[in-house]
Amino acid sequence: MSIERMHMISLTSQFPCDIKESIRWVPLLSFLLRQSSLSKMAGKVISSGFRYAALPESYVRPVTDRPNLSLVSNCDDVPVIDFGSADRPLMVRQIGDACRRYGFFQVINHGVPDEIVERMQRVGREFFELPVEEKMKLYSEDPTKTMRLSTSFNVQKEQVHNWRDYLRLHCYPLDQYTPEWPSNPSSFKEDVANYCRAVRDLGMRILEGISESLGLEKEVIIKILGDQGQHMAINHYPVCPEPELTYGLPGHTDPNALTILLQDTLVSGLQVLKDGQWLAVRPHPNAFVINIGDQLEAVSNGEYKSVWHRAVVNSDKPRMSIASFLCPCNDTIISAPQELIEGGTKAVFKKFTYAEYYKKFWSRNLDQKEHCLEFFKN
Ligand SMILES: O=C(O)CCC(=O)C(=O)O
Repeated sequence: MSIERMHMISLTSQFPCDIKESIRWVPLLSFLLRQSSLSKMAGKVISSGFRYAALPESYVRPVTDRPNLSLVSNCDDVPVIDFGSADRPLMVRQIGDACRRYGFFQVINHGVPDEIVERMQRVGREFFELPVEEKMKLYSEDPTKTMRLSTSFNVQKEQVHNWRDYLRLHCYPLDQYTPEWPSNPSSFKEDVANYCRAVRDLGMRILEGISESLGLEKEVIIKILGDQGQHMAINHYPVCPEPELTYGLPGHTDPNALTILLQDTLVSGLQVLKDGQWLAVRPHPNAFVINIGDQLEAVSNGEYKSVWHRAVVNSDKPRMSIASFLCPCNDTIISAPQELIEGGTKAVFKKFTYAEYYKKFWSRNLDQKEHCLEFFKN
């Protein structure tokens, strides 16, 4: 047999085996490719485990727009309202006072079991401790996605970034959204779903109290807001090398109706604007911070203010906060009830749908100084 023919035979007999071999490598190669692209993307988030020695340029705020941390005072008299109180008229008065004077308050004895809160905090921390490649599987910069890990606020629009990563989830109806939630950590879906149910129930009780505090029947506001959606942001603020140059989140108001914020009890960072002065809200143990959002300002005919607040970062410890947002149904017409615009009182805002408002809100940067509600004034 000629050498050439021998060679041919050996090639053809090897050929099927090479294909089989290559096929065996395909999953591994695509896994490696995916890992390498996830690793490249990992630089997009700041919870990658990398310890920054200096603040990257894209996070540095202009001198005129920095947190001026030395000028911030502690707010020691944040209203703390006992939701377990048997004296409902007193509680309702306290809610009204807090909403008028501050636009936010804290609730204790709120009925959300400690165990549910602790599990929520634990699983939130465990999520952000996952390897960055694992987290990046959920990364998106598209604000219309109903579940995503993202960073800063609206990376595609903003000029300066914020020192925050966040996992954003839609949470109501739970059956619709839990299937798309992370399954790592393994208890994530269960722990977060239990928390969402308990927090929604608290939110509804608070909305009843707010309705009564405006002199309305307790179900009026809930009826106006329709079948409310519920979203959650698990905010993670890693240790920041130069906290005085940037924000975790710059001053903003919330576009939704009511926000129920679970603060890190050990690390503070939330600040609210009162009478032109930024005040640091020291975390109160076992309390939720409640913010009036833009929709409640509109429904109250401007009587209650949607509070400007921001999150600052620090160079010692990472911080986590968990914000639950109750949002009117998309096609709900937002307007103050007739009872609040009687007797010569004018409607402060035009009627609008929540979908219109939300679209406007996301078309802007978070740190624009003009309140988004200004666009909807009469
Ligand atoms: O982290 C905080 O304390 C504030 C969070 C916040 O304002 C938000 O998620 O909208």
